[in-house]
Amino acid sequence: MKAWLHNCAGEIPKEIGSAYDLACFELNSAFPDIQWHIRPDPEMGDAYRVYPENGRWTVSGGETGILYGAYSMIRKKDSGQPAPFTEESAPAYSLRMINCWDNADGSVERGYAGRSLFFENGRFAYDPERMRELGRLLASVGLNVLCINNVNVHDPAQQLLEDWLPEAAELAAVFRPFGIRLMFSVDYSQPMRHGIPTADPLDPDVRRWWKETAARVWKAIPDLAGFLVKADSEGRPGPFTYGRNHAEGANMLAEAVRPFGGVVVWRCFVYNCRQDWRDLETDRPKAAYEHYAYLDGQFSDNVILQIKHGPFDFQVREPLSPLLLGMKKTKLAMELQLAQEYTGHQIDLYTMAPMWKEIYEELPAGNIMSIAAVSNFGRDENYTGHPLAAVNLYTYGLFAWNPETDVKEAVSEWVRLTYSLPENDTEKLIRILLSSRRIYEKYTAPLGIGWMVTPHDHYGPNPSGYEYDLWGTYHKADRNAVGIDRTAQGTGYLMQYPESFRKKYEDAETCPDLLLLFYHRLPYSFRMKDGRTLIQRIYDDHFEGLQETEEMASVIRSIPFPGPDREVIDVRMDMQLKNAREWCDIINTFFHRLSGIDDEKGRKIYL
Ligand code: GCV
Repeated sequence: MKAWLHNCAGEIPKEIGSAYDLACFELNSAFPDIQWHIRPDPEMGDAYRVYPENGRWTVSGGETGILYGAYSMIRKKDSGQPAPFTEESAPAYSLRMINCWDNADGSVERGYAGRSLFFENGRFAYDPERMRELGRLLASVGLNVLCINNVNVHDPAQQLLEDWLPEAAELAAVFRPFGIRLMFSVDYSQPMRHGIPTADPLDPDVRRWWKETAARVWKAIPDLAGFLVKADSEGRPGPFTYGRNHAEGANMLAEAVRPFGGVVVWRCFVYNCRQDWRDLETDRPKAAYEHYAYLDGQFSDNVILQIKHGPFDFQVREPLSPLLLGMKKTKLAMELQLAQEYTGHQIDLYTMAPMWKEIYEELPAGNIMSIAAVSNFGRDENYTGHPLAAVNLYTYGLFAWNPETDVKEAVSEWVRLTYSLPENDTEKLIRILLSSRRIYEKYTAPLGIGWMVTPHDHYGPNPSGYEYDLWGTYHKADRNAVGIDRTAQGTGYLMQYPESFRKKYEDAETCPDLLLLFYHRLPYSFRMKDGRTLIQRIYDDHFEGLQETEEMASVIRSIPFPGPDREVIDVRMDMQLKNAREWCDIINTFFHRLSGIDDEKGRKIYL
């Protein structure tokens, strides 16, 4: 067994066909000395209760609830906590989703852990044993929906709704005992592959086609969770082509899937990706709110709008998307990204839980009803490319279950389950993982400005790589100043937020440092709260980020990781060191060449 479940019993017998049987198997294997009393209560769904009763340990819950209760106890036992124990728990969100950006040809968009686990050469190609292992990993942290194909639906992935349905149904059956339901990304223009000249959501033939298709799909997979849609985004087809808005577009699909209990998860990642850099009016972070907020209340109740946590695109630091605060009458899901697209490609260490904690601190309870994350796993032996990147998959499950999860406890639980290290090494590793995001943030783009990455690939520095490009991600650094004014006096982005948010960020003197250049355009001589100038803060952060990476590397080398992980971790740590050095030097040189201002501490900047 791989990743964090290596203490669990070996393979799961193929005969196991239900979550109930699986729960019994897991409990009896993990606790051979305990006689369990299992009390199913369908009303409880995913919730569970573990308690002593008449001298016996009882687990009650819905079928999946019992399974989650079993895994909770196993995780606690294997990470050194006393179990069984009394516990009562229910998930915060009903859909706890993983979105795989896997293509039918076997490649994975923004994948850093090998090829697809599901597809190869334009068809399904999976190892059932590995699927069961993956199902077990996901279920063990409470995840329950797996969208197996890329939101950019490339040919022939449309076949999932057509010729591939029987095979898709077989895969759904493999995941069913783990309480995991499949979801498919769909191509909005798919009716046009069938002789219908349009994909207009109000066209009767289009509506009929989707209804018939949904009937066929749910007949094959009755518990399919739903369809995931990227429409009118980055070249994908969508309702805009026909002069329809996104509510009209989504509601048409919602009507088609409604009879089968399906949902339409409709992504809000919509912006102008053909922007002219000379256009000083358009500000990309405003886009999602402008496209969706006015439609609040117009979406069917089986549509869920899936919104990226920040207004840009998974940068190291972004404010909370204003759209997550602005649609009180619509079902919302927040989208996170486990794949380290902008955060080090699963080469650099980057533990995400501290970032999620910050996001949740800004997000009022009850605003979202589901959660999704872009997957970080692939066909690599260790699933996540970098063995330590598995901490993000693990802790995502815990946060999806309970957003109030304690970051340190969650990370520590993962470390203890994954490695049997001496206690002081365990502590060292936990410390490194907890500090890794801040370190990465220090050596990359400064103070919330984002981007500055190598275009398209998104690994390594290129401060002006996107500056004169089409994607709307400009920093406008010149010899005096850097950043974009997004207050009422600038692009007005900040006005999309409620009053309390505006107050927090509108004044550069009081705006939190780490988002300063996201919200404000400031001269290099601007005095930060601690008295340093802006330029000095930029230099300091970069030198510190590099130094802390060097310290991290020496600690990592001293930790006795087991066999295969050792080699992978060392190779990637060396790559991260190189990357951090490159970032530090290029960013410092970039700003020095522009500003002509020396580092007060006289450190080496290449002029
Ligand atoms: C799946 C960014 C990524 C794309 C991704 C897109 C999205 O633009 O670079 O690879 O496409 O986000 O979330 O749809």
